[in-house]
Parts: sequence; structure tokens; C-alpha cells
Amino acid sequence: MQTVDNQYFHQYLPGVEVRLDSASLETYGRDWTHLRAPAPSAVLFPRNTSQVQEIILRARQDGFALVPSGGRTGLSGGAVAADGEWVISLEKMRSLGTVNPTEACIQVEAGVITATLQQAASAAGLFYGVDFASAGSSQVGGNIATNAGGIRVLRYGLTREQVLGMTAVTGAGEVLELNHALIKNATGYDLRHLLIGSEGTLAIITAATLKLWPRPPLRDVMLLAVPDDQAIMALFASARQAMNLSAFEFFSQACVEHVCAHAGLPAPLESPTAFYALLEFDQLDETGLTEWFEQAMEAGWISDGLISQSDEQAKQMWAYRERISESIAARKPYKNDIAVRVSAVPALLAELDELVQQQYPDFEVLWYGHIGDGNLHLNVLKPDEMDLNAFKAQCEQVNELVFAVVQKHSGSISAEHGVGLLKQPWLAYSRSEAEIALMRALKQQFDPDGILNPGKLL
Ligand code: 2HG
Ligand code: ZN
Repeated sequence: MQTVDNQYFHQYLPGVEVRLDSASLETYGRDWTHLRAPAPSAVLFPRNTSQVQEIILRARQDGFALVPSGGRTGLSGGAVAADGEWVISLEKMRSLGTVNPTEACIQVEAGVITATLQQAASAAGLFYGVDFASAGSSQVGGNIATNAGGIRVLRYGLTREQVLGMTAVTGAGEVLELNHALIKNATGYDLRHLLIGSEGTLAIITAATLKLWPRPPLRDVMLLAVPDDQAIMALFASARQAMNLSAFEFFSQACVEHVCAHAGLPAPLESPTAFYALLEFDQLDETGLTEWFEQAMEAGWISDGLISQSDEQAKQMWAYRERISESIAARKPYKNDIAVRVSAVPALLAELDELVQQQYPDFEVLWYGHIGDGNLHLNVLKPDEMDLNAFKAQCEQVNELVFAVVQKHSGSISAEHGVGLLKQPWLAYSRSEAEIALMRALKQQFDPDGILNPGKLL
């Protein structure tokens, strides 16, 4: 392997912007996990697919590992570069095509920020279905590479459901144009879907054509007090029948307290409650809504509630859910992003509750998630006085037990945050030996020298 300096890049990759200064290495070598100390050897900023291809071919030839990098908002360490890799930042590839109104789609380069895409769709009278708290900095390529989910999966599906076509460069340096934005295409293996969620281990995604939806009708948001977590799925089943839901979220009182302290918000309801459900739905007539609310009260599923009277109030109500993650970030929580089938959620909650009480008697545990998708984010907070490494070691032991419960329900150990470095040791709790062997074989085909995101996922 050669040493990398400006001279090297100038000679072999002329035209590609390169940064070698320590501030850039530090910034581009980490994501939101802060899992490992960043230590890439270079950060490269290609401007088009051909430059990505040139970089891959050069890295292959000289034996350098590559870490594809988007907005670095990931929570599993998929974009961490801590071993002398070259970070390939897609942030200079930000061209945004015009919205195609006939096909309801738009072509974007991988570095386009999610919020920019949402705005472009909205300016054309359409809607991009994927949204989450990091929309202001996450990038489309990263969203596709991790199959990002978020708050409206219930209605619009994951990022996977939005991708009509894709350009990517494999670890062997081949440029692939996948599916050409066709709606119908029954010509065998759909490699587009293989690359979605592959976390930069098979290819670097450089552009995509994304599906847009009709502009949603007027929506209301409702925040409900749920005294008992076992009522949550009965409430969901009933809400799903009574209204056209676009989100059904869940969080505990402790989450609300963190958000209020962090964001300076007032308590959302008159009195605290064990849990909250946040529902977003197409506006319903008042009689229908009142009847449903009264039924839910009578059934004992809820004890209080609030319905948005304006868009502004709806946004404020969302803040209690959307700002949980940022409100606890400084505490370096131990994160879990698990999922089971929706009908298994009550059993999962009961079993995890018992486990957490036994195993974490002294830790603060926060329950929240996209419960309408069967997805729970269990976050554990370190007591102030405890050493970080001792805390992590204890959480990892408990992880085995949490994941055994997930496995028993044939669930997922990473519902929407990806595997990256963080969940890699536990992949076998969600994927069979045969599946993992096939995944390795595919990796070998796409990336014969193992230069793409080594150590991640598999
Ligand atoms: C969310 O749903 C994000 O808020 C982050 O997926 C989850 O902080 C987490 O664990
Ligand atoms: Zn989430």
C-alpha cells in the first residue's frame, strides 16, 4: 500500500477534490454514534459517477478501503472510518432533477439532502413519503443505503418503497443502471433491492429516481394518554379502523420529561401518564372522532387526549416525539432499534419490561418508537457516576437477552437504523446461517477485494 498525500491524489485522481487536514478527517470519519475515534487517511469529494468509479478502481489497485459517506446521521456506525480508509463523501453530488408530473417521480443525486427533496416535491404539488428528525442533514444516498424508515412508514413504506431506479458503482468498479425507473420490470433478480439497505458494502449509490405521492389531504394530530402499555395495540387496531392513519407513535413519560427539559416545552397534557400515543391521520368529521375517543376512554385504553387545532399546534405535538433522540444524545444512550410483527408487540413489551426491570434496576430506560410498524427504540441511559465502558459492557450483556426475546418472536435486531458496526456482532439473531453465507457470497461478487465498508454489517 502506498502512502497517501496530495501528490498521490494529484497524480492518480486528478480532478477529484481531496482533503487531508485533521479537522476534515475528524469530521468525516464519524457519524452520530461517536462509536470509535475517527481516523480515515483522506476524504474525497467526487462530483459525478465517473469520478466515483475512478476512485474505486484506484483504491482496488492500491489496496485502500473506502467508506461511503452521506449526512453521517446514522445510529449504527455504518459511516464510521477509524482505520485509515478513504471516506467518499457524496455531498458534492447534489443535482436535483425536475419533478416528472406524469410519472410522479424525481431524479436526484446521492448527496441531495432529504429536506431539499421534500421541498422540491411539495413545490410541484406532490409529496415525498419518507420523513424523520434528521431530514435536515441526512442525504438520499445514505437513506437508500440504510433503507431508512421514520415516522410515516405506516402509510408510505420504507425508503425501499420509494426507489424506482438507481445508479451505483460496485466494489469491482462497474457502473450499474438499475431498473431505469420502470414500474413494471419482471426480468429476474432485482439488484436495486439488493443494494437498498446494503450499507455501502456492495456498491456506492450515486443517483436514484424516487417515487412521489399525491399531496396528502389535511391532517390532524392527536396525543393520547395511555395508562398501560398493554393497551397500545388494541388502541392501534381500533384507530386503524376508524381513521386513515399516517403515523402511530408511542413514548413514555420519561421521554416527555427529557424533551421538556431540553427544548423548554410545557407538559403536553394536564397530568403525567405512563405512556403516550401520537396519531396522525387524514382529517375526520367531528362526530366520528368524538365517538371513537369516547369508546377508547370507555375501553380504558386512554385516559386523556389532545387534538391539534392548527398546523402549528400539530408541529408542537410532534416535537414531543421527534425530539426525544436529540434530548438524550448528550447522555450517550445505549440504543436498541428492534421490531417484531405488530401482533407480537404486546408480548414483546411485556417480556422486555420484565427483563429490563430485572437487568437494569438502576438505569433509566426510555421506551419510544414507531409502534404502528412494530418498531421500538429502547434507549438506556448511563447513570452519571458510572464509567462509560463499564456501562457499555453491562448493556452488551443485557443485549444478548433482549435479542433472544426478539429472536423468539422472529423479529429484527435493527428495524431501521442498519447494522453497521454496532449491531454486527448480533446479526445471527435476525438472519439464519444460510442467509449470512449467501450475503457473504454476494459481497464477494460485488466487491471481490473487500474494499467497500469493511467490517460493517457482515
Ligand atoms: C427516532 O425514531 C429515531 O426518533 C432515533 O429513529 C431513535 O434515538 C433513537 O434510538
Ligand atoms: Zn425511529
